[in-house]
Amino acid sequence: MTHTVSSPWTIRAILDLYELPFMDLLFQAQEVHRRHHRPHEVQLSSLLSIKTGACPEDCAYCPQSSKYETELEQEPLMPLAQVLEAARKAKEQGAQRFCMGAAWRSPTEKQLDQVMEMVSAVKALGLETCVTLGMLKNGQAERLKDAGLDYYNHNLDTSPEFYGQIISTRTYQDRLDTLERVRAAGLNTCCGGIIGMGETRRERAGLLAQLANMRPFPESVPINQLVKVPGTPLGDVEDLDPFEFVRTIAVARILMPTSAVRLSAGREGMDDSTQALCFMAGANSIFYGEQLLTTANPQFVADQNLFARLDLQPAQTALADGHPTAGKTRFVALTEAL
Ligand code: SAM
Ligand code: DTB
Ligand code: SF4
Repeated sequence: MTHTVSSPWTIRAILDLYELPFMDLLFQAQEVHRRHHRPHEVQLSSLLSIKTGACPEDCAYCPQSSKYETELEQEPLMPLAQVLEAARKAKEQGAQRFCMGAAWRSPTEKQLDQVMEMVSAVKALGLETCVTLGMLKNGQAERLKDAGLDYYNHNLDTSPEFYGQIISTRTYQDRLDTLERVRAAGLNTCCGGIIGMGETRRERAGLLAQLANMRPFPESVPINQLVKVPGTPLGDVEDLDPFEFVRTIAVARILMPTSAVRLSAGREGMDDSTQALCFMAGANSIFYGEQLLTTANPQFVADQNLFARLDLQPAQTALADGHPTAGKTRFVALTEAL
């Protein structure tokens, strides 16, 4: 292993990890995981799309882009009361963080005012807050921080080399600039990407190198498996071997030992055993709730059962102000078949 703490990760060193025998890679990832995290705890984030569809960007994976014909129903910005109802339900079910996503290229100041109101109100329920609103201009991250925002999600999505085949309406550098603004405002960074878009293993390693070489690296790293939506350019891309996805989680865990690595989109199409391997490989966060932004996610009860069968429990977390989140919940299996 050529990597030291002070030197950046090279693509070659990352590929060396990917190329380890599967069991050795999982073992190493689990060892790193146990050194830095409670091994039976998983952080739970719920998602809500607060503004859906009609997005001017052309991200080839996304059902919300106005460039593609999908079956999606467009929705304007959701009223505050409806957002709070969803947040309360998520909290009741045991969610710890509430993430609100808007299909914007970047928010206007007026839109930001409305989102800030939502952030403050969700935070007041005792939930951690996260938003993903697209690119931010100077000063906007600070305003969100002042409203009580804990995390800003902005993904790099893929490697710089593959990026041009996926998005043409904004550059990789645009994304890095927004991430810089998020960091400078003192917000926690949530940044990851999508696996299974037809990229090569080298390109997967390229994404992980970008993430792992950030200083500091993101506190939260969502690894999404592409949800193939008919009508998008990636609607019928070839399936990825599930073990390659597990390897990606394991490598992310080794490269970013202290981050939360989130097993993100794609769980609805994943069997329980593959999810268990992802947890073994060091995933310690999920999207929890029956809907991602516009596509399906496992039912609450299905995840509660899975956790009980795997002896996993929601992470113990506390907000910065000491307000406890739902970490006390312990899920109990609803089946007798154990
Ligand atoms: N419009 C904002 C932006 O793109 O920055 C925020 C919302 S956008 C839907 C958030 C992220 O969702 C994208 O960066 C992408 O990583 C993920 N995503 C979108 N469609 C997806 C799909 N079909 N499968 C997996 N992940 C997807
Ligand atoms: C992230 O990395 N994945 C989430 C969240 N951040 C915003 C979004 C997944 C979207 C999957 C497709 C959909 O439901 O529209
Ligand atoms: Fe728009 Fe975000 Fe979808 Fe891209 S990923 S089309 S920016 S909603």
